[in-house]
Amino acid sequence: MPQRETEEEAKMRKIIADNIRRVEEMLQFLPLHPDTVKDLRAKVGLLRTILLEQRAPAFALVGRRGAGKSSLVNALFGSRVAEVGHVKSQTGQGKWFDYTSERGAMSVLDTRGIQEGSRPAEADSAKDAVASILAPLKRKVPDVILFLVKGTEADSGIDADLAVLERIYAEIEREHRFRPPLVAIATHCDVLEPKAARLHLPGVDAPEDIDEKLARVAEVEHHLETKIKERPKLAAHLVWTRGVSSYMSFRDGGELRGDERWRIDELVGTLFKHLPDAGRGTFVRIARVRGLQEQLATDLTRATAVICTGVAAVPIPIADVFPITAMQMALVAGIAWLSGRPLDKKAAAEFLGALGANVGAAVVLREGFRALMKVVAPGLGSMISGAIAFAGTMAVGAAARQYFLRGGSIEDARRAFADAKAAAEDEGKQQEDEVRRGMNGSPGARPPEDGA
Ligand SMILES: Nc1nc2c(ncn2[C@@H]2O[C@H](COP(=O)(O)OP(=O)(O)OP(=O)(O)O)[C@@H](O)[C@H]2O)c(=O)[nH]1
Ligand SMILES: [Mg+2]
Repeated sequence: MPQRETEEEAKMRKIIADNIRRVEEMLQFLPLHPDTVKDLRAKVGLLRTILLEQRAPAFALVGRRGAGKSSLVNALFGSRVAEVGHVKSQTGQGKWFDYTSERGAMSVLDTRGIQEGSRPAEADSAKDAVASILAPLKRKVPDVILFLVKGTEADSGIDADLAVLERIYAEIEREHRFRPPLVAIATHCDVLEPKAARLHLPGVDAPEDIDEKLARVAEVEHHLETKIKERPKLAAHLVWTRGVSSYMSFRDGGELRGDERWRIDELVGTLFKHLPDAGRGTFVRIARVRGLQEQLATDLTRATAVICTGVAAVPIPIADVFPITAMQMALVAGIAWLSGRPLDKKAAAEFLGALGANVGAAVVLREGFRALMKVVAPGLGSMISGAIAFAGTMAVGAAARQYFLRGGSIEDARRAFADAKAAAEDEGKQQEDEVRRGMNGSPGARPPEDGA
């Protein structure tokens, strides 16, 4: 974790870690088909990676001086975290920076301009710009490489830039045996002709002006892509070529004065797609793109629901209740975290309590398994069916998304809970049947249904 963690967060993290371990232990003993166990393990792995192995996503930004590398970092955060140079070459020797906001950190290799017009404002001891880019790449490998050119200068001198990019790829390959995906970006598209047509304000300026501008953007993109594709060593890794605008204007105190970003959401979607799971949670918190938060929250919900179905299938009565409740709690905490809140067990417990969804959640965390058993499982007949565990977990996830991601009220969350539960019932039965079919020689009868 790049950020300092509060005591609360550390506690919640430990609870999640303990429960994931508990579930993993249970998986060993489940009389399930190996394929089913494998699938459950993969889902547990997803939870572990996103909730516990969070790390700062790492991007290398490569581009000529003034291409807009630092501005792009700010555009991704939506606030001023990197110094932008308006006159002189601003970023000195290439090094990894952890740009940080309260939502998380991003590791960025903001390389100094490839072809310098003047000495950078920061001191640089490296012999040339390329050397200063290569040195920090030895220490750390980027998840994605972003190659930036000014849309207004895309046809001047780009070959020299691409030659440098090839060297960078060769170096990473040699050091790390990895070739990161390449995202090519034409910046400054807002100032292409007709200058006055504003791409970031759809439907405001004359459509024919906007069309003319978009045609120029497309031309620039085509040129950039063609140039990259001429180099097989780069072409193989190119995943996206687009024109964007990163332009934001800040007052001296950092307050946002103007926001003319265009297509940054699309860029964020592409970066998300090419990040490993461990960097994804932090990235969606930083970039705050609702669609991606929803996507990740939905993945987590489904993974948790399938795990809970498997746990409910354990033929030992009542062994399931604690992990199911705790897994649902972890899910709520995880979704709240994706929304930008700290990991907080109290908030998650209170949410579940307010939802009325889960009698035992708060008790479990306060007093543990035994106390819960008195509340939810006074007898042995309380084993939760897989179908109920599945639908209940899907419902908890839907409610948490409604409340934490979409800013709905508790009432809205309750409604989302009820709707999702009804919608997931049939699928829950299928999921349970699948798990049961996977059980070797254990009775196929479903245990009595109980509230999940
Ligand atoms: N209009 C417009 N201006 C931009 C855009 N991106 C960056 N700029 C401006 O271009 C200038 C240079 O931007 P920087 O982000 O400092 O460029 P850089 O690549 O980090 O430059 P060095 O650190 O010197 O290599 C600044 O004045 C930015 O405000 C964009 O998409 N549109
Ligand atoms: Mg810079």
